[in-house]
Amino acid sequence: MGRIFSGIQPTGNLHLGNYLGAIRNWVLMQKEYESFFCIVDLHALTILPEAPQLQANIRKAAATYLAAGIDPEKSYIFPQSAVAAHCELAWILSCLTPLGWLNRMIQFKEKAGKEKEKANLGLYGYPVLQAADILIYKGTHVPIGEDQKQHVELARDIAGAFNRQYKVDYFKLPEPIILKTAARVMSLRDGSSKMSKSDPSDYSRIHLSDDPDTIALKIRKAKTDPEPIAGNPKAMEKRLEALNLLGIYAALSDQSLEKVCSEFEGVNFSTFKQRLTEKLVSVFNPIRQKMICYLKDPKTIDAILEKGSDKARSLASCHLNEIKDIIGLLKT
Ligand code: AQP
Repeated sequence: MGRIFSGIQPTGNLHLGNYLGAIRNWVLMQKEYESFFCIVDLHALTILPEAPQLQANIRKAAATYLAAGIDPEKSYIFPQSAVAAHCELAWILSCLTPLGWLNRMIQFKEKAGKEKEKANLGLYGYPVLQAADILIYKGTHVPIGEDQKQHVELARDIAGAFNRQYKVDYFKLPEPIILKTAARVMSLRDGSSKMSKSDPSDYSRIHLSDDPDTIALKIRKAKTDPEPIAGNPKAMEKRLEALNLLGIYAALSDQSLEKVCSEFEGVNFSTFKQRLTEKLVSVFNPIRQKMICYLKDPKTIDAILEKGSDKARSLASCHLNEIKDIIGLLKT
């Protein structure tokens, strides 16, 4: 059985992009892999969140994982900060990572923007911590969206650098799994930027916690154009926002974009938006109801996180001791 590690930052309410790009696939994969689904709260510190907000977001992320179908009897759900070995390995790996490798990371360039000199070291070193997240469990596979491919490639490079430096074959290189079903969801306000927790506009995204009226309002306000839907995606390639809505519908109904375009050919967006709203509500409302139940019962959430943390800690500390032995540190 392979072992997967994946995670989401508790930097805000989880959204449709996190669901279609990550969580929905985890639910399927947990049947085939030993699964570590982390709430990567240490990564979230790079945006310097307020303490009470971060704490609430960690529990909300856990409630979302559970409500969306991650089974705590099959998978381990835990906050990254509960396993100190992530940071210890990150330091060891950072000593093996040339700055040139980090300078190539697109996500740092995008997130730091023009204020590169003001960006914090945590944001710059983020991919090394991400490599440690995977390697501390000797993860064999990493389910990711297209945007994370470069980071998993870096994790493989770092694992290779470790093996070469210490003349061992300790780390197997983790394989990225880029699922065809992992849809990239774009902002509802701007079809050229991805749907993101950090977008200042709430109307740019659908949260998994949105009630049916809020979903309907956000979809009504979503940017489109006055043209009817064309019969194939090629004919719509310049209509980014329109294509994004069709892509969301296709992903939620497990159909190809081609099929959705031909089904709705000639239909205008006011009609299509109603159908999309119905689809979103039918998928998200049951998840939202379960989230509400979990959030009313934080003790249950904490117990599930504790159980996941115990398992993660014991595997991670066993691996960390092996790593310490290899590199010449004393085992603890
Ligand atoms: N728009 C998206 N479409 C498809 N997949 C997405 N993911 C995120 N946004 C989309 C996938 O969700 C996983 C975890 O994401 P994350 O929250 O850890 O980091 P992120 O990609 O930076 O997500 P956000 O929402 O944009 O967060 P902020 O705004 O805090 O930076 C990943 O597998 C990602 O592919």
